[in-house]
Amino acid sequence: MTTSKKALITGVTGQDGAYLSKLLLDKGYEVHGLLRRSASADVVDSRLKWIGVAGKIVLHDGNLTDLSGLIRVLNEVRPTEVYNLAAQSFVKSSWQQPLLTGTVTGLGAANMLEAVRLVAPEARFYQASSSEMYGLIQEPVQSETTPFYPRSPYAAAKLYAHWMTVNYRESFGLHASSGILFNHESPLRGIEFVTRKITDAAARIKLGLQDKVALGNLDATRDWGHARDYVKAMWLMLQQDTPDDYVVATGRTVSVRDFCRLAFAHVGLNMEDHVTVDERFLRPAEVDVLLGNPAKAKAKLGWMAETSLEDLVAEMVEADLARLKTHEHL
Ligand code: NDP
Ligand code: GDR
Repeated sequence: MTTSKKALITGVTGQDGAYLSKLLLDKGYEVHGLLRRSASADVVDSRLKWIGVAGKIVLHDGNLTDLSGLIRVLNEVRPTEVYNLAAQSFVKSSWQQPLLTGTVTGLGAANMLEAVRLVAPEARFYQASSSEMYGLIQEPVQSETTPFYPRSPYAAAKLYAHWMTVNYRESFGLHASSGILFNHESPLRGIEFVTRKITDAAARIKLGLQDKVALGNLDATRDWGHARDYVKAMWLMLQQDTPDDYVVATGRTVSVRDFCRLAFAHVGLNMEDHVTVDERFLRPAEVDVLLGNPAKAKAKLGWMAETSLEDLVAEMVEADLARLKTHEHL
């Protein structure tokens, strides 16, 4: 792989940013990341340390809401590829902070597209679109042609960002691709998301640190894959001659309840003894079922999910057990 490849990742401190940094470094890329200022820097780059890329990537101060800063960073880096992963990504919070979510997740992507158009129009651009855009589903299995029906301020913001990506491709000829990624998880998943909340709780209960965990809607089903597999699809999209949009999914959907069963069974426990339901974790509008058809990604990118749900759950629970035993928190 050529070393002239230079990537800029927004959202580099997030789950996907960490896995993508690792993938690109392994491929010989020079990797740059956009870092928003925080008062607690040690917490901010804990994922990068965990995955072994801290100190190997170049971090640049910036915020997706600040176009002038994005222009400055693009001028400094002159990337060949831009991965726009930054977002207010927690769906539940998007009802509490709808305008912030619109500003960061929606307009932030437009800022990034505009900065690329002005400074580095030859760079290839990836937008982190989401299966949440399908929302109230119109077809039982969702593909690139399924109509969208966003059900949260987050999903509405992502839909705006998605169409802006398509628009900049069609209007200005940018090599801009959008990955419609279904849920993907890992030991680096934020603790507020349901999978990690469950695996962390199963580990804590196993170690006698707590006895119960309260969840919301146990009947929602999701098409869950591993983040390590999904960042490969992002990269593959930018290696194509022609930019396009792709669904990235496993093709299997499982309920929150069954995810719990798997996680608790991994540590020899019954979820029925430990899981309670608390209305506080329900949402004003729910996305009941998501199930993606990754046929296009398979045919055109040669991409397929490699990790089974059972292996994903086991890896997450084991990582949480290990962290709790060493008092390491993430
Ligand atoms: P995370 O929530 O783990 O990471 C979000 C990243 O965005 C963090 O690095 C965060 O920085 C950064 N960020 C937030 N606000 C700003 C801002 N104003 N300026 C600059 N950076 C900001 O998300 P994931 O890694 O899970 O997801 C990556 C992207 O993919 C997101 O856009 C998400 O919406 C989307 N997506 C995710 C899916 C999934 O299942 N994981 C599925 C489909 C789409 P900080 O560390 O400072 O908070
Ligand atoms: P999601 O992920 O909204 O699909 O968005 P999340 O893990 O938050 O919810 C998945 C489903 O689980 C149900 N649920 C709970 N969710 C949370 N967080 N906490 C609970 O206690 C709980 N109990 C039940 C939810 O109602 C929901 O149905 C993720 C994010 O990564 C987005 O950024 C991304 O775009 C989509 O996946 C695809």
